[in-house]
Amino acid sequence: MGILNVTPDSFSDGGQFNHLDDALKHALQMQQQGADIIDIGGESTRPGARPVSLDAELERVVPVIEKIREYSSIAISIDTSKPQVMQSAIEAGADMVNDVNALHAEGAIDVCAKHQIPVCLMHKQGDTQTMQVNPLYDDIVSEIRQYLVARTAECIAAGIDSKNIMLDPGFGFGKTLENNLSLLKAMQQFCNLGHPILVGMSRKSMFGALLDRAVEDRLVASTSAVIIAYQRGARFFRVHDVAETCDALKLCAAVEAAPDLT
Ligand code: 7PM
Repeated sequence: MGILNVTPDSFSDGGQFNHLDDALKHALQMQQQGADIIDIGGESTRPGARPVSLDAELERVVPVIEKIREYSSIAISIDTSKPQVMQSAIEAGADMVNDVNALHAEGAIDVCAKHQIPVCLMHKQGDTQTMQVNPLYDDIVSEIRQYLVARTAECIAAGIDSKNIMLDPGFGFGKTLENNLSLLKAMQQFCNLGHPILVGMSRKSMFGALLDRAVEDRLVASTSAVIIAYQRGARFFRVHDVAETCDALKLCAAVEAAPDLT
């Protein structure tokens, strides 16, 4: 899953056309590099981000989805917590919903149930403004596991097909470095829940904290983390660096396919 940022900055320079062309180019490039899904986000869900109005978010993401749909049939994921954005994005051609708020907004489950499309339910502790201030867990793995199990049951009870649910422990969302490392180490305990696991660690501050690396120097750590998660059972990887991640995953697949010799 390649990350396509639709930031407000890209609006302020050359206007809608440049912005749309850039987004399209980036999406097609990630597809060519091996991405199976393009995740489009209007940034309202980002930790510390100021809330974006409904109209602003719609204006940012809908034209981009329509544009990509003109040129590609790649799966499109809409990264939003707003049911109205989910609805409009689906009408514009989005195929799945990635909600860091796990469909908690009023009406969000209903939109996804009505359209019977895949959803990613992510765990976070606290709200995005304050969650990194003092994250606190007794047993992070069992708490997040229990949360995801309960949320899955609620979504199924409200009409979402079990087969359409993927789960995400939510790296960096109300987690210390130590918390994130424990989650990565325990990935197998999320992968036995009967739903595909999606992880998003790409360039995150956990690597800054561990390695003292700036955001643009976290490629090796990010890709290595994907491999660790893959070997523990995760199968969807939300990343900025699609080509490098695909190389690493192809190596994993080739090793698995190699003959066993004694
Ligand atoms: C600032 C801080 C900007 C963090 C952006 C981020 C995830 C996600 C994000 C994730 C799923 C980022 C994050 N992270 N969706 N959206 N899982 N499912 O690094 O871990 O892109 S936003």
